[in-house]
Amino acid sequence: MDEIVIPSALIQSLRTASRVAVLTGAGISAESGVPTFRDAQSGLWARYRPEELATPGAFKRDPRLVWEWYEWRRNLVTDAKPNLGHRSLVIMETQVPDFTLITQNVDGLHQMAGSKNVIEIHGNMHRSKCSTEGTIFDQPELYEDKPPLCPDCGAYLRPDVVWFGESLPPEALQASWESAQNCDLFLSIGTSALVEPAATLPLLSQENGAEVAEINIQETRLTPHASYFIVGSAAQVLPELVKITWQVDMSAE
Ligand code: BV8
Repeated sequence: MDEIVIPSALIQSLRTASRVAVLTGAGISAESGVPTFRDAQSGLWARYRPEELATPGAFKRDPRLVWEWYEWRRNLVTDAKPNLGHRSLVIMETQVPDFTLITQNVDGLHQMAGSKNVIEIHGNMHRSKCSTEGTIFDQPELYEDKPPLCPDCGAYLRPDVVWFGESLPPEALQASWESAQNCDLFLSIGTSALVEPAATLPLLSQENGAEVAEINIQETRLTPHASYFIVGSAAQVLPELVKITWQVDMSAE
């Protein structure tokens, strides 16, 4: 494992911060075996790019194909466990007076790890909703049709996620903006910082005087703007950050 280098100034900022906002992307779930959006898709899905499938047009054209893609992705997560990266953020939440975790991920692994204050700005693929009325249904597996039909109106059910070209849930977006605008420190973890409006959140926090620390295995579009850039995987860097800042040893957790 390469030596993880964490600047002492970042440790000091994290130790003294009253308000910390964190934005996570697919990279934090990579070490739980959940492929990222940038990873090439495998098997039947190898011929599709996620951006082609995660759209209202794709669902309108071929609802069964899109529904089965999400079934495949849900099955990938069924066997996945939160990793040390997810679990380090649970500890961080207990140490920081005002902690907000904003996630772009729809896999539910942060909640499974025990994080409490989670804003799912792109929804959650384990929830389904009526494509016409928006009614939420929590047990999609109860329905054998692909896609299942809404028990109330008969329209197709769809995953309760935000597709490209769709607006984010207003309350989630508002809460994300508020935590970005009021934090002392913003951590961007495991995201390519390409998808808007999530990618703007760290820049918004900087406009209000926050420091931005990025944790990623490679540079991103955010890196040149970040106050700190730590190269490494979330499951390696975050436990190290927690150990140095609060002397919590994740291997004992
Ligand atoms: C909207 C849910 C208003 C579905 C997702 C302004 C400018 C430019 C474009 C736009 C803009 N405004 C709107 C757009 C269009 C679009 C957009 O941003 N397009 C991009 C591609 C340019 N945005 C939208 O459509 C949004 N809607 O703005 O509403 C509106 C309304 C009507 C008309 C127009 C606008 C909606 C966006 C939400 C889309 N839904 N997910 C699903 O999951 O199926 S986005 C989806 O892709 C994910 O949720 C995630 O957000 C994104 C992928 O990003 P990442 O999470 O970063 O994952 P990625 O694979 O890219 O990167 C992984 C990173 O991890 C890499 O950097 C890698 O190096 C790193 N990594 C890997 N392993 C590790 C690691 N890091 C640490 N440790 C490791 N082990």
